[in-house]
Amino acid sequence: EKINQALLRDDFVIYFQPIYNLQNKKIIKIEALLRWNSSELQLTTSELIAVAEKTGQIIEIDRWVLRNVFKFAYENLREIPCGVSINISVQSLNSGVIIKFLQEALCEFPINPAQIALEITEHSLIDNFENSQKLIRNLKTLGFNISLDDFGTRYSSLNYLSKMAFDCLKIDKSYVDNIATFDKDSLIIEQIIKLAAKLGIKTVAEGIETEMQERILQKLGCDYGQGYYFARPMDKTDILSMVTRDIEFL
Ligand code: G
Ligand code: MN
Repeated sequence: EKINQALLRDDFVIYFQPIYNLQNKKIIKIEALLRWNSSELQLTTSELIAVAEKTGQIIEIDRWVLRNVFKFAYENLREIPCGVSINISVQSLNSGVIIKFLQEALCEFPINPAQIALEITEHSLIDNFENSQKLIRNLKTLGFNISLDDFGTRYSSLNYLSKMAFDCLKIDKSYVDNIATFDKDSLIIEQIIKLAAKLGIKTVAEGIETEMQERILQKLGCDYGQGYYFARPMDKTDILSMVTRDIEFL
């Protein structure tokens, strides 16, 4: 666990995965995903995050990611119509430090906050509904976009959709996996997409792996899609050339 501290220097890398508009197949934003290159320990990123959540180091990791993503956006995306989404841990949200971290990052790298989407998982909102509601309102006031991540994995309370001002809802891969079987799950997704549209919330399908899934989701009216079918997470250089190439053909 001590090694985690040392990691904060250079063993972390941020990868980016593009999110596409399903209508015109253009990149609309990119999701920042943490990776780590350590030869000493064989841990996947999700294992590392699980450890860091227990030790509380996740908060420092969040701060590091925020700062670095803002830096990246400041240096590369200011003139480019492409958003960036960032995953925020439950701990940083509930402790309220997230506001401070965002202000710090924005101060150092002044970008348009509307270009940044903060991805918040549903279960991080459960513990303290009122606090979460207030926090989301504050984040919105600062100008950030808010996405509800992993929708459908645990509680899927539709209650949140009307009570909190989300801009975007990310439909979990577990639903997308089953969409081509036309079972009950696909009926549920269809209704969620329709409901979100009526509430003015954009939908993103996560983990699209086949053309079939992509076609069905597009037909159901899902706005955006992300997944290996389009592209895997990639490093800064690759994502930048991909995004700029996409923009040239607008
Ligand atoms: O919880 P969140 O939705 O932020 O997780 C994103 C994770 O899902 C990343 O680690 C990313 O690499 C992974 N991922 C993205 N697209 C796909 C996909 O099409 N298939 C699979 N198996 N994993 C994916
Ligand atoms: Mn996410």
